[in-house]
Amino acid sequence: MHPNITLKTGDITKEHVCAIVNAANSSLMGGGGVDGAIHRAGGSTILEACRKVRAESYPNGLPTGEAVATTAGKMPAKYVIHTVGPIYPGCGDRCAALLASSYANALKTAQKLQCKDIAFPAISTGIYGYPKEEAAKIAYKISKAFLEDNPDMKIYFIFHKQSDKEIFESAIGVESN
Ligand code: AR6
Repeated sequence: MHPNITLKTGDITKEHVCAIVNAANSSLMGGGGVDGAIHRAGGSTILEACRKVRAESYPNGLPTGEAVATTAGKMPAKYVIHTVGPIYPGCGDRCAALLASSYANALKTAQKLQCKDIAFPAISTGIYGYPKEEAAKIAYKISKAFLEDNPDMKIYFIFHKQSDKEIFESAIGVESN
C-alpha cells in the first residue's frame, strides 16, 4: 500500500479532512447512497451551492467524469467535491476511462483548493453498479499516479461496509487486517 493512502471503514460525512468526495449524479440535486448522506449531514447550504453551480457553469448538468467543489456545510470537512461516476454497464467501452476521470478530476480539484487531504467513497460501486474489484484497481492506480506529482497529499478511501474494504484490498493485492 502506498504510504499516503489509507483505507478505513465508516461514514465519510464524519471525516475531518479538507475535502470529501461525493458520488453524485449529473443533476447535483442530491439522491440516495453517499450523496443522500452528504446532503443530510451537511445541510441545505450544499444544495444551494449546487444550484448555483448548475445555474452558472453547468446548466445541462455536470458531465460524467467531471468534478466541482462546494462548501461542506455543517460537516467537519471544508469542501465537498462532487463528481459523477459512470453508470455500469451503459458506459460501455468508456467505463474505465470515465471512472478514472472522476478520481483524477476530484484530486485535481482538491489540489486547486490547496487541500492536503481528501476522502473518497467507492464511486459508482453502489447504485451505479460498477464492479467493485475493477473500480478499486482504477481508484488505486489514479491515486498512486497523482501522488507521484503531489507527494504531500493524503488520500483516504472510506468504505461503508467492511466487506467492500476487503474487496478493495484484495483487488490491489493487500492482505486484510
Ligand atoms: N460513507 C461512505 N460510503 C458510503 C456512505 C457513507 N455515508 N453511504 C454509502 N456509501 P452510491 P454510486 C457507499 O450508491 O454508485 C446516488 O443516488 C456505498 O456503500 O452512493 O456512484 C447519486 O445521487 C457504496 O460503496 O454511489 C447517484 O444518482 C459507495 O458509497 C447515484 O447514487 C457508492 O455508492 C450514484 O451511484
